[in-house]
Amino acid sequence: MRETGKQRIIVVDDDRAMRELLRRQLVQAGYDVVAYDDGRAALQLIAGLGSGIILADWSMPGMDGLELCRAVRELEALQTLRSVYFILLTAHGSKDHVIEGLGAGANDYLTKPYHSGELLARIHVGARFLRLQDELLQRTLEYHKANAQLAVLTQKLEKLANTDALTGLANRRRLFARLGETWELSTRRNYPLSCIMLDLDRFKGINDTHGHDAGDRVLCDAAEIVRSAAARPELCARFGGEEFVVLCPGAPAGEAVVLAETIRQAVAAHVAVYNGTQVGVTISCGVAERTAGMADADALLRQADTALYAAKERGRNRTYVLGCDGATRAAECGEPVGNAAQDGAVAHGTATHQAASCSTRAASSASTTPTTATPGTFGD
Ligand code: GH3
Ligand code: MG
Ligand code: MG
Repeated sequence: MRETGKQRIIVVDDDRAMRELLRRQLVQAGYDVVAYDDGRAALQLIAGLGSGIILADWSMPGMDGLELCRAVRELEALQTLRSVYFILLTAHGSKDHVIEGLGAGANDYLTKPYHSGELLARIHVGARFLRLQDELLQRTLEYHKANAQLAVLTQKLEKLANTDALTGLANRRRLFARLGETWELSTRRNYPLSCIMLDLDRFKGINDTHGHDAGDRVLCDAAEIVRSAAARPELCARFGGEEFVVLCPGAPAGEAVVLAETIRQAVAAHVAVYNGTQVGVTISCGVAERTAGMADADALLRQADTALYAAKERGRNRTYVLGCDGATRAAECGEPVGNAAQDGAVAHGTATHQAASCSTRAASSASTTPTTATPGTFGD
């Protein structure tokens, strides 16, 4: 179809009189006609247009109608051409010729001498065919576009459904999904699986003293430290309020304790700045490892929580681990850096306190301290 709205028809016939007759009749019927005496020139034009109706004579010097038809179909197969309606108009009237012509890819076949009314009716069929094909193509494109948009939206929605809005860490929903996966692999392959549960110390005091927004800032900074320190950030989650969980697939409790201590020390050393006020916080960590007798993944979380409770009970800002015997004990990988004065929420009012970037600090701690040796079969 041309911009004028008229359907273009390419007439190809080496007989000048026939060409002119066809041109006149088709122009009169409202079509936009281009006429050639050779198949090659017609092929060049149709390749440029991408689509249209070709009305071609069979016998021509150079590229004949049949060769032209085959060449057009080859270009269509290569998707160089969109869609061509091809009518062979020839003196070859035998059934064998009709079969050969249609076999070469012609849509229709008319014998000379032709009936002008029939020719126009058949051209009309071709124009409708192309219009419907164009509509189909348009709808297919729209469908693909909508599908792509839907895929992007679904991805966004999935991310939203799995992400904690405040900290950007995985949320509880995602945590339990990951926990189920890691638990299943760990029990099936008998790999170690440890879990760290950590909780900000006396966080309520920060909210009370500095306001909820300052509390949010502290929470986000702590989350960033957790994320940066963990070997695989997708295994960190906000469990609720001011409580986080880090899953350590492939790591025995000892390795998880090292990671917990790395995080604990980085949090203790970090100072969040809110409205010019420096606010520090400490965390307590509980570590547990899956044991053969453990009923399910929830039991692992419960044991980490028990160890966390012990860390809180014994003064906070420390890591406790639940042993195979079910007894909690202080982590053996170094003394907590905190002391009584630092225990819990600490407000730093002086500007001399250096506020290093959490991610830098945590990343450097993580790089000097081996964390989880994760077998490749775990996780994504
Ligand atoms: P502990 O050392 O025993 O954990 O003491 P805590 O004060 O940290 O614990 P508690 O459970 O008494 O208080 C937790 C506080 O965390 C209370 C709640 O308002 C606050 N909190 C929970 N979620 C958010 C949050 O998204 N933003 C802020 N700013 N505060 C929160
Ligand atoms: Mg707390
Ligand atoms: Mg809590």
